[in-house]
Amino acid sequence: MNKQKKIALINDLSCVGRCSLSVAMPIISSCGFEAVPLPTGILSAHTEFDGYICEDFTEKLEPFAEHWKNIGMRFDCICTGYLASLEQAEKIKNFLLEFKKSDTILIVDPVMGDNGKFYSRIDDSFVSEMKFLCSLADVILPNVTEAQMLCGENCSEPPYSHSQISELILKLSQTGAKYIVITGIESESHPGQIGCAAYDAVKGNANLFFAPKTQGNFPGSGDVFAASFAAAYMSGKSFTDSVQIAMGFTGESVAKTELAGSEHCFGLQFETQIPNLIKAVNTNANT
Ligand code: PXL
Repeated sequence: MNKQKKIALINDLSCVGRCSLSVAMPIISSCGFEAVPLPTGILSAHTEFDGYICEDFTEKLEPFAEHWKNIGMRFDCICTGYLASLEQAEKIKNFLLEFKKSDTILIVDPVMGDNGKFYSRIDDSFVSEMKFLCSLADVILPNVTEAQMLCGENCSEPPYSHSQISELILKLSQTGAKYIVITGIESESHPGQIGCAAYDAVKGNANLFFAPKTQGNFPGSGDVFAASFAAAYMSGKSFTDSVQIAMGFTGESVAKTELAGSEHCFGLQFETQIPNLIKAVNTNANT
């Protein structure tokens, strides 16, 4: 009998706006894993809504971890996302020292910004902390803005050339992460499309995947991508297959959101696409 895998989700709970834990928990759970949230903060809505309220959980991270240690929690996978304060990085390092065993997969989404700008509450001082978390990770999933921030580059406007993307991957591979995915790439070579670059530093393989782009910004799409990637990868899919499954699921969720005419700030309408994700992570075809 296979024991159910436990996945720790270190991220914020934005009550309105479908991002972070609000998307990671249902996606991870519905794919058959036990989702264990460690909230970095609880917000009335994500930070792109004016007037949001944030209850910062910095002081709760260590007591929660201590309790989990006392009750013998172990994790097959740890996913990190948005930090509500700079001080949380140090506490997460200690959490990883305790809970990242030799067979625990660490997936780091270095959530800092998008479209060339930092998110609210995040600034330059987070970059070196995120870089450190990336150096411990098996998989990192920055968007283009975050990749440029991690590489110490000025954020530039799309479209990006092949050599710009290759250079980012090369620099990111120096963080020490085994697998790198840069999401949200608009490339000169694929007008009207959006995609990601997937680099396997173990094999030295890089792949670019593209799909038609729906116009506009979709907050929370990076979180849907990260959670569906984690679900696929922890289901035993290869790195490359997991990237393609996450792209498919995120793309379908964007299309559904657009079709429904929902306001983008409320996040992706991913819920009705979950049966497709469950099917994709459970099919046997593997490349
Ligand atoms: O989706 C990224 C994200 C996560 N968490 C919070 C955010 C955002 C983006 O705005 O505000 C709180």
